[in-house]
Amino acid sequence: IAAVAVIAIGIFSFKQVNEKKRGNAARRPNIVFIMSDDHAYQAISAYDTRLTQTPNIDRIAKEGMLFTNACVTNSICAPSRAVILTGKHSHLNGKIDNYFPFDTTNITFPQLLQKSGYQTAMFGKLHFGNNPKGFDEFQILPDQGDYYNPDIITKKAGKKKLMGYVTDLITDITLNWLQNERDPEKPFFLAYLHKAPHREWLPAERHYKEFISKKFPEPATLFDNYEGRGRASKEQEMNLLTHMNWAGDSKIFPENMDKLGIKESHAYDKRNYTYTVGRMNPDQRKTWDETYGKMNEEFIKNYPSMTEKDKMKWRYQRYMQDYLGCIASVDEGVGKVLDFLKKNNLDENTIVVYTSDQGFYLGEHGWFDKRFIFDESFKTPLLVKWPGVIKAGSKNSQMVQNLDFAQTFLEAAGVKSPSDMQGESLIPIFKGKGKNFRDAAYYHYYEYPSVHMVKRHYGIITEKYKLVHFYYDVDEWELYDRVNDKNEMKNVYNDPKYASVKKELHQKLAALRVKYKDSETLDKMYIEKYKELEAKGKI
Ligand code: SGN
Ligand code: CA
Repeated sequence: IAAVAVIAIGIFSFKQVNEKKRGNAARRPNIVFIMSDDHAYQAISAYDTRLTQTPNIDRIAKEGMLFTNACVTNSICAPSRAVILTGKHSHLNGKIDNYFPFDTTNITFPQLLQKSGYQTAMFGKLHFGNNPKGFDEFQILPDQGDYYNPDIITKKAGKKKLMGYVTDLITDITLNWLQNERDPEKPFFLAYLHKAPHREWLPAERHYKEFISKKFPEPATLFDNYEGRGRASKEQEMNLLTHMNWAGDSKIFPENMDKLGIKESHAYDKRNYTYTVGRMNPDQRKTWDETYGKMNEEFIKNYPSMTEKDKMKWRYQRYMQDYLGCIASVDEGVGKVLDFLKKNNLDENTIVVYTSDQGFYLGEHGWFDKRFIFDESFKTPLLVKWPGVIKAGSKNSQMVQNLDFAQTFLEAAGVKSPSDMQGESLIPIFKGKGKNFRDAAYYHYYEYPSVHMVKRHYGIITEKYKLVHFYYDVDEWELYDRVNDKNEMKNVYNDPKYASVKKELHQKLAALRVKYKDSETLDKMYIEKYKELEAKGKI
């Protein structure tokens, strides 16, 4: 009898421990991390209603918090993703630009979540050139990925070709995992990562048909002439008129370019380039050719009488039609995922984040692309909901960074962060208690000389000012007054009125470089390493 009793107690307490574990697991929040590629906050209606409507993305802010000063540490794709996953600045995680390989000996937060009992999955664009670690399941696009009929690398079955439109496909894969592969016993971390709205901006059929006839308001700085600013702003190659491709970007058919005598070095076969319309099947291509064919006809009629100014205006409209058309599918996909969570009673205990790998220029300063420390690419959208923790409809203006995600998610999951992570948990902010958050952000961009020719630079950003050092083939400092010059058109570095501000910021920047363990020695080392890659033909 005694033996039976002992066994019974044993079973009872074993069961209790197990239930307790499960109880804890059930209480730990799920995390749905949604990130798009190059999604400007100007193109999310929760931030700005002038360009487009994104009702589904906006739901996250309505039910949670809108961050109005979220920013990145290095405004470019793969480096931003590396900062997010490691919680370390680029100079420490080693992924300084799109060329350097991601060092997989870095510890990433999904690895730690997985170890602590989370089920982890990643779907969409990663852009590391190697597979993600710490994921029970992944399906990722190779490199940049294609808009139409893309290849996908799966954890289980290697590479395969999918048929359809990339944003819809990534959404379907994500919903399928939530529905059929999720382990209901475990909390989960899900990374749902869109390729859209990355260049060359190919919308889904339903959206290009809708957006091709729309007109959009121009930004105030579309015709910026960079007066008073340094060589970096003047020598970039991000201008809508002079650096966009007529064929690939604006979708002028090569035969029409010939007719009009439009020449450009690298655009001709762009229309059939792997990640443009060259991947479409005949049906997809037929509707595309018909819709864009009409636009081409109009263009042929108007082009001979267009001034340079007209051409700039035209290119801006063309750019916005396709860029915002891409975002329409992203918004629909986000809506489907949010609906799934709600329908399946998963929304109460789930943190949902919407962000981008960085901001993007939508014609401001005459530009497209990103890279610069200036606001449109330094800032990034961030909307977070977490029922019961974040008050619905709240707004926060602190300078939170993509550097902070790792520690935030680890804290939410009750996992201790490694001491060498460099961000701050956002949980106090979520709870409305983050008053004394970071007062200055550090930024460092490296990818030069390269596409778009944005010079290497680092800087400090405070609520009121921005001090920047451009280096490598220049040695120039710029200072901006963020309060009185919101569009960052006036470099006041040599204005005597700012002498004391300048001095203080120089000191603060030097202190930040020490705090984050960045240095001139590292700057030089990365230049040497870059040259080695260049010599090997890898750049
Ligand atoms: C491609 C694009 C660039 C873009 C980089 C990096 N040109 O080279 O415009 O800046 O990718 O983008 S394209 O004509 O080939 O599309 S990132 O998002 O991966 O950093
Ligand atoms: Ca990007």
